[in-house]
Amino acid sequence: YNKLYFIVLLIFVTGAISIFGVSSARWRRFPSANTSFPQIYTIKVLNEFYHDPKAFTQGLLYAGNDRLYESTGLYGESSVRKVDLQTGQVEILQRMGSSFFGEGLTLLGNRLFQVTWLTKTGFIYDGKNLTKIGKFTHQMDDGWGLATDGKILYGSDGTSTLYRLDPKTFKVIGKKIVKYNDREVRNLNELEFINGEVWANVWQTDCIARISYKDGRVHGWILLEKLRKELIAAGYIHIDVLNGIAWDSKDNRVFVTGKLWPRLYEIELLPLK
Ligand code: DDQ
Ligand code: CA
Repeated sequence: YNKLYFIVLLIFVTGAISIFGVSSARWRRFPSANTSFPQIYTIKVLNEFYHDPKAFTQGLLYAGNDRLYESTGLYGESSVRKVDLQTGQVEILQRMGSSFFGEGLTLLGNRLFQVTWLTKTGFIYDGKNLTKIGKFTHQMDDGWGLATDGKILYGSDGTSTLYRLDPKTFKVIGKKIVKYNDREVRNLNELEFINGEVWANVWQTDCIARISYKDGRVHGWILLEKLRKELIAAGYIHIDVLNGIAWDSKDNRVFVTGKLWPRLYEIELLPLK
């Protein structure tokens, strides 16, 4: 009988261990083949450049030839500008007056498209001299970020929705709810289209989301808190949030800055594993 008891006990104990093992694995959400976890990246700063500390950056893009285009906000301070990357000096400044608050900016063909905060009004500028050549109305809830894949516009409005817009009619031709592991990611702000992905600043965070438009999923997070923290430690205590992503597709360079930041950075991503 002792032998039989021992075998029954052994079966019971191994069964309990395996049941507990499976359920605890589920409970802790251990990675499994059908769960995709986003890649997390920290950054390395490759180059630092001067950035106008009065520029409340709301839109940023690379124009080629070491030049950036930038849209700035705040009433009375809003502008569109062409900036020399190496010196940070503003080469062309187009002021917007005090009734509009500049937001997202993108270049399609040789025209710049810009949206504005709390109005559905957008403006079109000549990319050469920044003269205003048009005006449009869009159908997003608000105007926050703009980007382009070279064919159509991508827009954000501070919600979790990423829009595709027709650059001729400004009608919404598609939209996706952006999600990270099935949770909506709200406050999508400044945008950049990079190698088929949409990169987005998430307002009031030090993070950039790498979004795949086809399913709206965030498949990567870039953590940049050290940039803002180092500026504050260096005495720049009045800076606002990280905002502004620009992409040099020719030389594969990524630039980031923030609202009222005295620096603009060229960064490299370091995958955390
Ligand atoms: N947005 O960038 C999140 C779209 C808008 C930011 C608006 C910040 C308002 C600041 C107002 C300061 C007034 C002195
Ligand atoms: Ca951008």
